[in-house]
Amino acid sequence: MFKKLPIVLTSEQLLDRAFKKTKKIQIIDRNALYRKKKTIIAKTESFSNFVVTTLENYVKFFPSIDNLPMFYQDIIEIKINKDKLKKSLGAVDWAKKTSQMIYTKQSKMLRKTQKIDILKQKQKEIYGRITSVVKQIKKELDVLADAQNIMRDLPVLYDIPTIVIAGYPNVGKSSLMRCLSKAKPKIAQYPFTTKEIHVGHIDIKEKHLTKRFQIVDTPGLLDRPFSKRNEIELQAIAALKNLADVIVFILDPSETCGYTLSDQNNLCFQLKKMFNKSNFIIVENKTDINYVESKNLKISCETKKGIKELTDQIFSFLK
Ligand SMILES: Nc1nc2c(ncn2[C@@H]2O[C@H](COP(=O)(O)OP(=O)(O)OP(=O)(O)O)[C@@H](O)[C@H]2O)c(=O)[nH]1
Ligand SMILES: [Mg+2]
Repeated sequence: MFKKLPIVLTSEQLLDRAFKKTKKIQIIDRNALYRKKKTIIAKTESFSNFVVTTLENYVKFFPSIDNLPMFYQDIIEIKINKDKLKKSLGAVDWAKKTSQMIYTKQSKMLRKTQKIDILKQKQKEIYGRITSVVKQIKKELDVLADAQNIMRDLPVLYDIPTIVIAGYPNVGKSSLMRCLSKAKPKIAQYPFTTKEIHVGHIDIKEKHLTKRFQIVDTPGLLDRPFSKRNEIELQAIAALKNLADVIVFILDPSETCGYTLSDQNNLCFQLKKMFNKSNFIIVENKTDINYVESKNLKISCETKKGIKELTDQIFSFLK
C-alpha cells in the first residue's frame, strides 16, 4: 500500500548530495569570464533545484493522511501522531517554498553581475541561506523518515469480509491464524510475540466462484483501561475497531499462557461490550491439555480439534 513512498534523506544527507552534484558541473565557453560566470550560475541552480525538487517530492508523494482508511489513520496516530506528521509535512513544504524564493530572488542578481568576486559572494549567500533553511527542518525530516519506514511496513488491507483474532498474550492467536490460513505468523511460548498486525487470507470455493476473506492476527491484550494500554495493544484495538466483521476471542483455560482465566474472561466481557457491532465468537484453545465445562466452542490448534466447527461458525456469520 505504501511501498512507493520516496526515501526521505536527513538534512545532512540532502545538503551533502546537493553539494556533490555541483562539483561535477563545468560549463564550456571560450570566453574565460563567461565560462566562470555560467559555471557559478549552473552550480547554484543545480544546488537549489535539487533541494527544492527533493522537498517537493516528499510532500507530493506523501498520502493525504485524512483520506486514508480509518485503520491506517489510527495506526499512524498510535505510532507517529497524526498532528506531528501533518506539521512536519507543513514545515517541509515551507522549506521548499522558502528555498525556491531565495533562489529566484538572488539568481536575477547573479545573471546581472559581471564581476566574478561578486558572483561568488552571491553564490555563497544562496548556499548559506538555503543550507540554513534545510537545517531548520532537521527534526521534521526525521519525522517523515520514521513515518515512511513505519508506513512502508503496514499490511495491505482490502475491503472484504474480515475476521480479527483477539485475546490475552500467549493464548494461541497466531497458532489459530496458521490453522485457518496460509499465513505464517511467528509462534512462541512467551507473551507479546506478535507486536504488529498480520494479515492473511482464506479462499473459499463455492461452485465456480472463489470467495476471499481476510484474517487478522493481533498482538495480545491485557485486561486494563484504554488509557493504560501500550502502543502494541492499541494496534490490536485499532484492528478490532476498524476491520472486524467477526471477532474470534480466544481463551486459554489451561492458563499456560501465564494469565488467569478470570482475567481473560474480564477482557472478553469488556471487548464484547466495546465492539458490539461485530459478530463475536468465544473459543477455548489448548483443549488438548486442559478441558473445562462451558458453553464455549472448544478447539486445539495443536491437534486441530474443533477447527472445522469454528470455521463453519465464522462463515455462517459472513455469508
Ligand atoms: N498445547 C497447546 N499449545 C498451544 C496451542 N495453541 C498454541 N499453543 C502454544 O501456545 C504458545 C503461544 O502460542 P502463540 O500462537 O504464539 O500465541 P499468541 O496468542 O499469538 O501469543 P502473542 O503473540 O504473544 O500474544 C506457543 O508455545 C504455542 O505452541 C494448543 O492448542 N495446544
Ligand atoms: Mg501471536
